[in-house]
Amino acid sequence: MSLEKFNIIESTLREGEQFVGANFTPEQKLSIADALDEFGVEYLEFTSPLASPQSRADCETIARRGLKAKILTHIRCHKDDAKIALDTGVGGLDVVIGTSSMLREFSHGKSIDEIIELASEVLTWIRAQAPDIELRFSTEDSFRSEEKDLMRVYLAVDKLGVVNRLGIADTVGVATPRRVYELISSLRRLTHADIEFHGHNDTGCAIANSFSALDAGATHIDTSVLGIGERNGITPLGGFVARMYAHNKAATKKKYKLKKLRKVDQLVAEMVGVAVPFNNYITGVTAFTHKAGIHSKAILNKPETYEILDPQDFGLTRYISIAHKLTGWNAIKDRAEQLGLELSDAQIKLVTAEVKALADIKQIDLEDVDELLHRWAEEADSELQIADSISVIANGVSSKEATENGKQLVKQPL
Ligand code: HCA
Ligand code: CU
Repeated sequence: MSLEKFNIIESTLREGEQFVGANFTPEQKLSIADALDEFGVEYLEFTSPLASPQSRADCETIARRGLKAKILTHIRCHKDDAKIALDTGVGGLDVVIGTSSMLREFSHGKSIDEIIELASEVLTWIRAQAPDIELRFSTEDSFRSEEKDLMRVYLAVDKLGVVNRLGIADTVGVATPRRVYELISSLRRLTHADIEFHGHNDTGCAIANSFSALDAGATHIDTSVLGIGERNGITPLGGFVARMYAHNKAATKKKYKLKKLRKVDQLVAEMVGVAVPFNNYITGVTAFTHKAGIHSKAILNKPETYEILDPQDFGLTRYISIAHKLTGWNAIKDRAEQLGLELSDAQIKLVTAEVKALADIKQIDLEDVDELLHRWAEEADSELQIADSISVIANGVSSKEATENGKQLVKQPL
């Protein structure tokens, strides 16, 4: 159910600001917010107005911008923080407090009973001030908290009837999909409010954990562009969208403007001074690159054979790499057609053999392949060329290399 109907809480402008390379100016925040709003995320989470005077001004500006996405800000479980946050005019407050024994001992020093008392007081007060605001209560480091402590806190808060959402946070990236499923299923059974999941990616489970959270009944998932956040960050927007697209392509295409993703990833990468990783979900340079001859042949016949994501849906194109020893003649033939060259299948197979022989002895690129194809196409006397090439391949050396070595093994001009 939640897998078909979920919300993205985009936290590039809160969790993402905690990334070491991020130091967004007010203008940069607006362009990120606009790009994400265009993409279609349902919520934008902003850094607490308590963080700095400019952070407070940024909350006020964005609250007045009239975006489709609902604007949230993230605060500690304090009445003073809540008052300032409400004054900024945002549409919702994300309230958080640590419940793990480590955070209780080394951070705020409160017992579970004290946490319940404080949360009840602060949340009830916020609701009384702002009956229409969207209110979320979350526990930090939920997965290293005692489950009985956690459930006591959530049950008490849910019973107040003042929050829209309960949040579960995998603050240190320790959770696995099964653990997430179990914890969120229990919460789903015991409470009534919506459920949000916030997952860090220290051990590479953030996307899978988010999917599992939805599967278990969560309704809201926190993301950031490229996953930026504390340490190595949280669930990346693009990766999460790729996962949801693979689950339900039509619904995901309808919900978000997928063609805007590339711009969003590039915009944020540039602002925080990193490159989009080569293997990034959807927008990495190799995300739609095919190499092995067997793959290339099938891809050319029917892309779905080796692609779960259709690059066109994201405004991108696939690329078939052909200049290497794993190449196949179908891919070389496709390249010849792209170049408008007329070669028979037999000739293409010989070109392919020559490409492989050449790649065995040196690093080659597309220009080398194109040169070979052009040379073959230009040859009027194809019989002579076939015979010569067979002798070249038998010698394990390409005609080009042979000439470079001064050994005149072939008669054709290069
Ligand atoms: C942090 C806090 C947080 C909060 C998540 C939430 C986390 O460590 O900076 O509000 O649900 O990861 O616990 O980002
Ligand atoms: Cu976090």
